[in-house]
Amino acid sequence: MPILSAVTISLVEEARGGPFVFWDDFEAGCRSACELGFDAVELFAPEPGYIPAKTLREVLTRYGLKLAAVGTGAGWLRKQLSLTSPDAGVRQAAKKFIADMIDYGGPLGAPAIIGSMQGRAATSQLIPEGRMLLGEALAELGDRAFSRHGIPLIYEPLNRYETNLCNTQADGVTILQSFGAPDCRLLADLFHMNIEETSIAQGLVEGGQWIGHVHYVDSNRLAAGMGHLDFPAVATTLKEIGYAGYVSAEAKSLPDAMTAARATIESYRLHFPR
Ligand SMILES: [Mn+2]
Repeated sequence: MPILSAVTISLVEEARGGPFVFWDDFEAGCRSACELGFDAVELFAPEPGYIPAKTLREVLTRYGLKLAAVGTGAGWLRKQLSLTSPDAGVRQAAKKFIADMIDYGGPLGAPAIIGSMQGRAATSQLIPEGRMLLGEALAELGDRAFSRHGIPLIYEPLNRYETNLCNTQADGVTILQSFGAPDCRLLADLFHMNIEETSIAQGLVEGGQWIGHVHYVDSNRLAAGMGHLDFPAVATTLKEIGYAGYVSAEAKSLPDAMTAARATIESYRLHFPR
């Protein structure tokens, strides 16, 4: 399977200004993605079922697109849910939100992504407990994704300003292995990796076979080619590790959505010719 292209669409008002290319209108985002030649879109929705699954399927079919993944960050942004909250009730509600999102994207072949829903430990003493809660939740939810839909759950290590639980691909592999989450895969987000990894290429090698999704974005959260990342090295390394998933534009909509999307697809075509 070749490495495929995807672009993000956000329907979450609370995420305004965040790193998503298209906004507010799923169909319009799909139309633009189709015009530019993307293979897929990645959906950031306020809640599971926000657009009925039947409608999602119809729009995707109309524009010849696949659904690359569904984000879960709205559970944090809109409801302050976290898998590692000290409050067991909040943790349970977070799991329910993610389980419903797994079942929303699952029939369309789109895995759910755990990013900000992992939360963060309030003090450094609480990091081991946070990692344990996170690892157990990933194992449970990954099992749901795989047993019900035959797809993985995608877990995203974030940079230090967003979580203190897991910041690198190697850390991510450790969590998935030590808590028994074989049905999870890692998300390699180039923006986070640029902050945390010794080198991005080294981080990709350390993630290796565990990497199941890539957020394809430049050093400054702008579209690929608008910052200072070494995309030839990224592309070469992804091919070397045998990566076979999406590179998905999780980039700011700057200077405007079409310019960001076009920069992404041009970078994709340059570095992943097929
Ligand atoms: Mn990301």
